[in-house]
Amino acid sequence: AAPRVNAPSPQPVPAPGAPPKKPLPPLKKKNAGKGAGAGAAVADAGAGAGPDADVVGGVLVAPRDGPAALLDGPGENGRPVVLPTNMSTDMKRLVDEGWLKNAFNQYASDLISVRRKLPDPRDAWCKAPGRYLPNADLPATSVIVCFHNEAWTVLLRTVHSVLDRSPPELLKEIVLVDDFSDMPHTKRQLEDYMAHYPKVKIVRATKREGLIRARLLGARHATAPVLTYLDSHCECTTGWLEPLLDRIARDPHTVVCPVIDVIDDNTLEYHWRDAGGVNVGGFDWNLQFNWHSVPERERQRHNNTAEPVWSPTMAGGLFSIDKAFFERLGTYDSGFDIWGGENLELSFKTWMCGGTLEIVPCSHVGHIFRKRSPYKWRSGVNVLKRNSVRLAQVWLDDYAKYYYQRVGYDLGDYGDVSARRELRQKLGCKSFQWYLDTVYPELFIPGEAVASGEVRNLGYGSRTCLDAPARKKDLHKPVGLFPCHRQGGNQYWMLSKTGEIRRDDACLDFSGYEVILYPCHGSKGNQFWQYNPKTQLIQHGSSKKCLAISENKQKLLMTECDRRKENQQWKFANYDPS
Ligand code: UD2
Ligand code: MN
Repeated sequence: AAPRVNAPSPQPVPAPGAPPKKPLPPLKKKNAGKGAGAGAAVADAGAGAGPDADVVGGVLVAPRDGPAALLDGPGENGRPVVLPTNMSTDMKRLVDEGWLKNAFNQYASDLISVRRKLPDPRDAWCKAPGRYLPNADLPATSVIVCFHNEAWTVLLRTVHSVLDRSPPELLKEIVLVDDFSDMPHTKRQLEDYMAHYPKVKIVRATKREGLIRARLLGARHATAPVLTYLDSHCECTTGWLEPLLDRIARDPHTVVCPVIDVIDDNTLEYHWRDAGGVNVGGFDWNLQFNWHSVPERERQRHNNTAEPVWSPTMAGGLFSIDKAFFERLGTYDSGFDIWGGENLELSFKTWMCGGTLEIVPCSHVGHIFRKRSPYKWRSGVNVLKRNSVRLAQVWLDDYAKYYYQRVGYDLGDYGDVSARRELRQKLGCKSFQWYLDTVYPELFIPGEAVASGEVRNLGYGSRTCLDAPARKKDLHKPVGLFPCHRQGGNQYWMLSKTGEIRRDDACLDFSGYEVILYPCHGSKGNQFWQYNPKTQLIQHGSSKKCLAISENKQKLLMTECDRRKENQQWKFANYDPS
């Protein structure tokens, strides 16, 4: 499965009650209730509804904002929709189907107006008079939304949020690119619906292109000077567009991203972060995108947290770019298939070829972050790896090797990249070294490590390696063992000069119980390991114990150091302390 660009999601508020038979029509106004409920609109026929709750057309509304909010339907103002726990089997089947097809709660979405209101998440700084160039001086944009089998109400909500919250003079058109969907609603139904909205153009791919070529197809139909890309499960908030276009008007080499707020995949609640909580994009040597807080050196460039911040990379789905600049950069590598890597390609070349990449805290767009990919990928090819190898081949110079180590140097067939290399040559772009030094100095470079690769134990046949996934969600779990496979991946570790055993931002950490992965903190302590290449012991700094494996080769142990014991001896790949 694909790694996802995830953001933390909150806990849903459970509510009791019996379910309605089918998705309900939009609500009519109704007063009642004392309000101050669970902060959720609850689909419920009333059973179990307490005195604080209000049942409207079979739907129970329990808003947190008091009686005034009862004038609105489920999910209004970005509130969560919580389905009852004791659903009928019919309803449960519909809910499950929705999850299966979309990897989010489509049933909940279907209860919410496709034109629901959202809170205004902007900082006061953003609303100061004269903050942006007047609309007359801003370029218009084409908003391009690519989709493959998107849920109907989610797709419509994306489109309506753009139509409703963009100044008409700045929105030239919305280009909906259907990447060969086969859901019934993506056919005539979509055409008929959009016939009422003359700004919406529908473009259909004649075969499955993947999101990268679908975006290129959209660009060919766009007529405005600025392109704005959005995923097909987004909601734009008030004033989202002007701050983006303002940056491009001032300098067309600026590529801009809104703050991506989280629309909960289960309740569709809209969560926004204030300007102080804005993150910037980075990546790791697996060429995975990740989020970081704004680094200190960047904070110091600003007087206010709502000012646009430089970001080493973008998440990929939501951004605006001057069309001519995009074309000059050679748009995307059209050899990229389905999903992944294009965000780093565009990020690297924006910086390396004369542009800047910013996150604009005054612009907020929500996105449904999913935990898995709901649609079909290609069979028989590792699409993401192929895209990443193309990316590394063209843009990473000598640093490509750090990615190759991670995939065990097995590059597979990645096609022809000569045209992309020529493009880089022709544009006279800077080196990746320059990019790392100037734009992303925080990134840990494996070359600065004392050792990198597998960490092999010499006990019980010398076939056991340290093994653990190190994604965010795997942190705090014990580090495991597995037969050595020499393919990098979960067995790729680095020993840093400062005595960390790490992969990306995850460090081996021992606080007296089990050896776990923990975010690297850089202050030694429980993350300090001393490797002695002579004895081959790995001794833990604060506990003075040594890392060992159990006789069944299943478990890591921390024991009294004994250099005679093979199960305490380890071999680091590529050990070079110089
Ligand atoms: C993130 C980006 C996404 C893209 C991806 C890396 C955000 C919020 N999202 O993944 O835009 O950059 O990383 O490639 O930054 N789609 C197609 N055809 C396909 C597959 C997908 O049109 O074959 C559409 C899909 O319907 C959606 C968009 O492309 O609108 C992005 O796909 P996703 O939502 O599955 O990707 P996401 O958000 O996990
Ligand atoms: Mn998405």
